[in-house]
Amino acid sequence: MGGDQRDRRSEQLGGHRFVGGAQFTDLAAVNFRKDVLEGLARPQKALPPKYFYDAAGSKLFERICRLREYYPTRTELGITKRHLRDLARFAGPGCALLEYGSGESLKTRLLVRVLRPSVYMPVDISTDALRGAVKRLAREFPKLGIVAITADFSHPLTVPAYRGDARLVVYFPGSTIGNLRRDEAQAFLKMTRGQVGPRGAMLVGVDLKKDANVLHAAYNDAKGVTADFNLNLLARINRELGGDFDVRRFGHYAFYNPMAGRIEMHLVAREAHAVNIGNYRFSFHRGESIHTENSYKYSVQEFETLAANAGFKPAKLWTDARRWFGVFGLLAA
Ligand code: AVI
Repeated sequence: MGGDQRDRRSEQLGGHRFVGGAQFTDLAAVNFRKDVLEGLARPQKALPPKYFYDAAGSKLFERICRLREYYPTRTELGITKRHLRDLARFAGPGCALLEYGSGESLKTRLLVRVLRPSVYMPVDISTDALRGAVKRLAREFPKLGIVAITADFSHPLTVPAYRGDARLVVYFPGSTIGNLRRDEAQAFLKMTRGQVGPRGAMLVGVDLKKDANVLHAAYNDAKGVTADFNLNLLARINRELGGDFDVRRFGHYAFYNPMAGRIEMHLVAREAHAVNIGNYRFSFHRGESIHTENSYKYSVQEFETLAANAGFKPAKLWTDARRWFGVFGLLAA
């Protein structure tokens, strides 16, 4: 593609489109472009993990959840099934349930079935993911009031006033909190505490610290699905921002960093080369990495301290026999 042609194409990509003399701006796409360009300009190149989940990435993530090595989904589901009545009792029947995540999971449907919330509010960055989840839930629970909210949960959210005086309970399963840095997780818990008010509560799924070899295997599966999930981020930049990443020139690299208590995922350049995104050019030397994800693992005490510092009382913990995963029940303190 010639330089000129590429420039015109990049005007249409990355969030701005000109149709019939008017400019159409898609803010989500604008933010994606901004975050990618900023992240790749840093000394340690980095891309935010929230951008893994386009249609292709969401499908790959569903496959990850079914992998033999990836224990968190299965373990959390087991805990939820075993303690369903107790979880529902903790949340309180008739509460307003706000879920961070699209709510497409089996766990959510099980909980909604037993809990019967007065209103269910799924929050997700992807309208498509929400649409799919809501369709399914509405079919299964025709009387359930559903208020779906497209939003990025890393920014403060004003909860719509649909809940009357029902107690607000925030449900945050899947250990997604582990993908936030500790200071971000702390801020997120504080924000949630503010949202739920003095009568509110939170149910949050957290992946716990364990043998590093178990963790290593979970993020380095034999079929290479996690590698494809990681590499899809580069393919997405090509598709949506007109990048020219040659995905074959990068390798998936994931390891447990015990000092930081987290899995780190990177994409490592196999050789020195340069990549163009619109008019921007990024050079890679051989072995240079793009840091794409952290997945923090907590001890029970570490997470309870984090919750307490955010103004929650850690009231309940449901876990599995191996204590690999925890569902924490937090009450407004
Ligand atoms: C969504 N999140 C909790 C997953 C995790 O385990 O951190 C994302 C993931 N990354 C690689 N495998 C799964």
